[in-house]
Amino acid sequence: MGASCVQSHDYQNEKKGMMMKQIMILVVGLLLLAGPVSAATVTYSWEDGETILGSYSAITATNDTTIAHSGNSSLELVDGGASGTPQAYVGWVTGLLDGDTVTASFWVYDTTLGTSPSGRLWGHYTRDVTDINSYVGSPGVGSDYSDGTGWSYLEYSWTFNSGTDNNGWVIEARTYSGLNDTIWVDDLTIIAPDYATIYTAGSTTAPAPVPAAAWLFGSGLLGLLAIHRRKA
Ligand SMILES: [Ca+2]
Ligand SMILES: [Ca+2]
Repeated sequence: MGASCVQSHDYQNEKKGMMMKQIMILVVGLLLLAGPVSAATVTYSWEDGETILGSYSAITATNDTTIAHSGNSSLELVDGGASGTPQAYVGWVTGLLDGDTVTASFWVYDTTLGTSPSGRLWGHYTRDVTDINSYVGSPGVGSDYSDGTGWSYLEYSWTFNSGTDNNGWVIEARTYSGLNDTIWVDDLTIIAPDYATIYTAGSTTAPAPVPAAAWLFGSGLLGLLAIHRRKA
């Protein structure tokens, strides 16, 4: 440092201190912006003619235009009468972290008070993020049966547990419980953290880019701070 600098040393230090404080406030602000989990909501109502992402056991899925909760179309599911619980994969969420909440809901058309036929909202884990059929277990919890009064609303929230090999969450529409038992499903809603990827038959959401950009910006500022410190 030259002699001319020494004269204004206190002033420069004060200036540097102020700048550092401002940068720190910016960095902390950006990290807070990136930190909290904000949710993404996806809705799907089968208006595009699509059906399901996959299925288990004997079940037939058709895009139907005779009964609809909204618009002109719904998903018709017919039980094939096989053992096991026939189920249609209506949603899939990947990119989840331990403790994340996934909430799903849909409407089911069912006019029998008994369980046959009835619909139910359920779910299970997948191992492979590129294969919806890579079943790896289920916590065994979901909604009640549809109540048999026509259209009824089913909703359930699950907490994601990565376990040993859980990398995705499938949302199931289940049919109960005999050959040709038929239900209709419409107006699916899936809520998950916005960094997750949400699939329905008609669409795929990309994870929200905002938090990632904020992290990059934050780390860039931290880099600037480091250079500033080295210079000081
Ligand atoms: Ca519809
Ligand atoms: Ca019923």
